[in-house]
Amino acid sequence: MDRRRFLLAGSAAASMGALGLTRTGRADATAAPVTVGMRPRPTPQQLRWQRDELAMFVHLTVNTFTGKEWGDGAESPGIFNPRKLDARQWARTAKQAGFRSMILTAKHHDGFCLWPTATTRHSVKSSPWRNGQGDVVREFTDACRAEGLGAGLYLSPWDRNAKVYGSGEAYNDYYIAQLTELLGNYGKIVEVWFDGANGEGPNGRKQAYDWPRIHATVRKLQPDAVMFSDAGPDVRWIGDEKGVAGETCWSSIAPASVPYPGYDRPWVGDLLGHGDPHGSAWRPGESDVSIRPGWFWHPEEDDEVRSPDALMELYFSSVGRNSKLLLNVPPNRDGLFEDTDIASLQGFTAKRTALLAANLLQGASVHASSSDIAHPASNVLDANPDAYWSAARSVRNAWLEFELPHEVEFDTLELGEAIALGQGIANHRVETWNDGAWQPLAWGTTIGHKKLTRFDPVRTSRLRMLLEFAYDTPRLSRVAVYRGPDRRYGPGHNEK
Ligand code: FUL
Repeated sequence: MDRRRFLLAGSAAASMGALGLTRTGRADATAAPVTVGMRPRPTPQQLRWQRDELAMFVHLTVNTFTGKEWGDGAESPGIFNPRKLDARQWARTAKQAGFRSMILTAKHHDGFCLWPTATTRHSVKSSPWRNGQGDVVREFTDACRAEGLGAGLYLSPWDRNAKVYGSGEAYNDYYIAQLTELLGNYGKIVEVWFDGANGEGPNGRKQAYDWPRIHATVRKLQPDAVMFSDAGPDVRWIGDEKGVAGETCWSSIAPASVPYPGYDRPWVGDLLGHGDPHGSAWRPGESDVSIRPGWFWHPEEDDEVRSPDALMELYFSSVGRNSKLLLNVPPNRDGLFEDTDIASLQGFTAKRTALLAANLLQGASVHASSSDIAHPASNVLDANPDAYWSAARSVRNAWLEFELPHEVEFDTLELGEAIALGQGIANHRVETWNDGAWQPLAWGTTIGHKKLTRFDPVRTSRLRMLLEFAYDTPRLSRVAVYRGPDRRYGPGHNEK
């Protein structure tokens, strides 16, 4: 369900983007560095972000109590009372399910602040929860740290409560003051989430956000945090809210193609889903989706929680396509995750870990068309993502062959590119040796951090992979095959 709206229309915005300028006309000096003459590579922060693979979104605000998805800003803080709120329960659930970070909606579009901000009375301070003494952001960040998870925050730019919204600089000052509280008072924050949804303020006025100032504030206060929006600068929206990345998915993109957050155009979803092999910015895609139909908890959706099989599907269509899965699990009116949601997450984790438990290629001898002496082909069987095989420099196609002492049966293939050095492989083909000839098994395009492909079970002792075209020297950090304990989680679609 994509509820994003148009903020700016017309050619003025488009030409500003083409010039690399933002809406305020200032160049954004804080965007991730663009490398000239070299293919883009991730920063250490972007690499860490992607290797985490799974993050959990937590949507909580007055909507949890009104049943709405978008509050209008007129809600009384008096309705906010998640009496049994236990952020440790959220963090424990996430940790046990293999998630590495969580992102909380510190303020959604309704403008209600989950922390006792000095910027407005429209916050937990005016609510009956913990007698107005509570701070959800504090409990959330403490809980993340106690469980060893990264803490991230969502601060909606669109604010339907703030009187100054739509006024230009006054709202920018208000927003920066909120950001400064959140990024200055709660320890290390790993991700800051800028939602693209935008609407008019009082009197139909729209807000011109000062993105350069917003980005600079994040860089100054949390230099290690990544910033999300449809326009990055560090990680990009995948273009839908279904958890589905493009089957072809590049982590690079041309920055001018989505010049500012909220740049909603009919073609943008596709562009964000696929990325661009010629793009100059490394800006990998994040797939945000909810475990329930809505982002907030609604009692009538208790029996519409995604099943473990459905969550496996999401894993394949996001993490398995070089994206990161940001799965939303909304607390109920008590401030707790529901048992149904927890059970689904546990089932998902059991299925995922059972499937990926053993690489059946372990023990194979590996041969390559060419290798860099420091990066031998056997490195692809090593689970360490920093150990990789590299073809000889300057080649743009290559093959790898695996020979096992015995036959194995498998139905899932995992590939990983050595993305610390960028992403370059544009297509790959996999074949097995059966009945005295090489038989086609799977064909695909990009690989990136992780590419998962499913097919009907196949038995063989020899497998080869043809990397038919790459924009850079082909480098792989991982090749694995698995046999799923059951096939119930997927349609078993074949990408041949
Ligand atoms: C959207 C918002 O409008 C939804 O309410 C939700 O927060 C989702 C993650 O982003 O743009």
